[in-house]
Amino acid sequence: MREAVQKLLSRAQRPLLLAHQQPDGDALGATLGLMHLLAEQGKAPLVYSAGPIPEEYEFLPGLNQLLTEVPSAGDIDLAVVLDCHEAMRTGRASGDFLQNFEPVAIVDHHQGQAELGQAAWVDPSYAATCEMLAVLAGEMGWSLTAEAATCLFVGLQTDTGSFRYANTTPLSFQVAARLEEAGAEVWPISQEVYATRPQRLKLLGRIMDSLWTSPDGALAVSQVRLKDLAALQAGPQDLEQAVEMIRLIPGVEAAALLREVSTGGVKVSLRSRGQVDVARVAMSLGGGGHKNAAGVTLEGSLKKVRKQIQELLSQSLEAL
Ligand SMILES: [Mn+2]
Repeated sequence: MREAVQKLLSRAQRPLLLAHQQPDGDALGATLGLMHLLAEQGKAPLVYSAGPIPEEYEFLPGLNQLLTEVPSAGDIDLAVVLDCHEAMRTGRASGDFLQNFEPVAIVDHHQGQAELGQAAWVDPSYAATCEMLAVLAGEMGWSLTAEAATCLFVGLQTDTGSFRYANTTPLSFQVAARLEEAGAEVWPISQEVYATRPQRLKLLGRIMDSLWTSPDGALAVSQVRLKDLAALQAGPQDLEQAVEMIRLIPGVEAAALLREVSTGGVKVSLRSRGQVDVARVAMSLGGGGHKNAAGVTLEGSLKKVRKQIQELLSQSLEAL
């Protein structure tokens, strides 16, 4: 698994690096972090993201090198898919590209089997794809520049909720220590990533206004309408922390945030703590994710999807 990925990476001279669309800190940190690592090895990587890029990650070193259009295969000799393991998760254009390209290597920490690629290292025991890349860099003997360390730190920091979530392990802290030693500066990075954005707090106010909790308080569901986003000039990237805040309400075991999407349908973000497996709920509907954080996009009205999700989560809670 890992060895096959290492072999492809060491052979490649001009790899294309990409992660899932609607990238988060781990997707962007992994894409740009690996770019810096490979550039340091004398390679000429290309980086692509389908976007949109949340403003808190605009400071990432190397972000200006991100291509917004999929390059033609040309002299690309490897595609590396990061933080997801399905071609279409990277976006439609790159998904088409990946299905007609070889070789493809995958590095991901989401649950599931990779059907794509000639070499796949998929291991949900890692907290972040950036954590995997830091381990890989160590094994390959690659030097960690300050730029690479900064990018990888952001992915590790955000996917662990600043080292608060259950996915945080001793390895996470060991990797974080190594990244800081290599030049990742915790406080300057944190000021960028966790800057207060007033429109997000206003949006959060609306989300809390529409919060529903079950009589025992174990289940919490809220929603965002397109008109809420429009009124506050907010986008999906402003919702990252909202579902976390719902999960952290004392007594809540499972949380869902439903968002109307402009193309029709509803995007559902699921969170749980402890034993409730929201990945299973998401997968039963065609989505995916981790045990405590998963998602799926469904057809239908907000009202219909809300009812469906409330029922499924109630059943998962009862089954415990
Ligand atoms: Mn991730």
